[in-house]
Amino acid sequence: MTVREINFDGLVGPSHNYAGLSLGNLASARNAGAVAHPRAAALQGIEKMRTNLRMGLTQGLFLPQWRPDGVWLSALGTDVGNAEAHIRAAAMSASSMWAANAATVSPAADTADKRTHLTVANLVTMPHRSHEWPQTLAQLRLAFSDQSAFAVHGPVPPPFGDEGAANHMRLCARHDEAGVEVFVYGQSGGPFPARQHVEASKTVARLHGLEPARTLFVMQSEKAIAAGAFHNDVVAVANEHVLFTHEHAFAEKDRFYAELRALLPTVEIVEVPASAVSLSDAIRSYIFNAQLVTLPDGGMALILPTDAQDLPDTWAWLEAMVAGNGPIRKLVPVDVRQSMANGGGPACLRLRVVADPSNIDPRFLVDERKLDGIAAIVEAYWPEAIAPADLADTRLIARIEQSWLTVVDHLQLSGDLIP
Ligand code: SUG
Repeated sequence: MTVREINFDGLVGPSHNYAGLSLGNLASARNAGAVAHPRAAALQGIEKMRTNLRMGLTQGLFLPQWRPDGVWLSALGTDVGNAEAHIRAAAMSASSMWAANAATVSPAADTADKRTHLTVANLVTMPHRSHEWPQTLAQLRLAFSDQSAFAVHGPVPPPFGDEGAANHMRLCARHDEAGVEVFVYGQSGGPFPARQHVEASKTVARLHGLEPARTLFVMQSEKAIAAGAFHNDVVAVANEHVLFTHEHAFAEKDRFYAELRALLPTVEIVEVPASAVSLSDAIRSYIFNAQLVTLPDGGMALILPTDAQDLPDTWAWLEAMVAGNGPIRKLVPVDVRQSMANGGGPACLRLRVVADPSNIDPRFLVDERKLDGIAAIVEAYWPEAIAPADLADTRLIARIEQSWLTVVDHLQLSGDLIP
């Protein structure tokens, strides 16, 4: 096997719901209180993974987390029956599905010890996400247990907020060659919190042993955060030598572009002007929250949400772009509307790891057959619908727990993951 990019998608958990927990994430606020459909959500995610496999890409999977998170509730001196509604909702959240926030990954080609380094994200800014990291870390330590190939780090200490790969881009000539790692952080965004702190980004870069001369720290524009770009991956995405970005993603874009061009002269920056797609349409359509991938035959494809087709002008701009002579040759729309309604597009749902698949625990890699088995469990166990008011229902909680146990057992991970 050879080193390649592997996308690990978070399987949407059986407790998926719309509790409106994420300040600054406009979709989460807009859909607060709506009825969610966990079964449909998980099946949409599985279909996205199948789309990737059919394009010849290598696909991995992270499991949902045990919910309600009794360990967290008990540390707060309560339990699911007695917790206040917002604490209960936080303990029940399926937000670990957004695997781009699981960790930051630096491939072996960039690191001092030539191992692939992963730092689990602490996600301290949002209460419902702040308790994800222990179970995420447990999965990372299993999937990447080969210490000759991987180093898995614990979370950056609070109060420095770290949201993982959603604020990290890597540009390189080819995935297996040394790259330029770009850490994007926020300072303020009007009424909304900046979720990635520069102190956390610098810590991750040091822990990963990155070469300082090939590591950039770039500030998000305040405008972008205020418009709803709670993570950089809502307004920019990179793959190999291509950066696809909105004009207003970064605070000092000219300086950033110049530094990038100096470090990687072959870089191609595809900038979408605000005159063609406003920041607000970029955030509604999530065209940047796309998986920009190199296909086995060499061209690049943009796997983006079908929601982008709802904005005719934006979609027309994209079609014109791929018809032109640029590096992005193909648009692949995928239906992830259940996740989108909580502000999670195709790119949020996956963590990219550049590595040799033969060094990874095979229980975390999938093919179509394995996905058939998982889809059958989702069909049989995942709740069909959840309204936020249902979260206290003991029968629903029992069903969520049973769903989780069944899929974990099916993937032969019960011995390792059951708390
Ligand atoms: O952290 N939504 C997630 C969406 C994460 C998207 N990830 C990336 N951009 N990479 C968040 O804001 C909503 C949960 C709720 O409201 O129930 C939520 O957590």
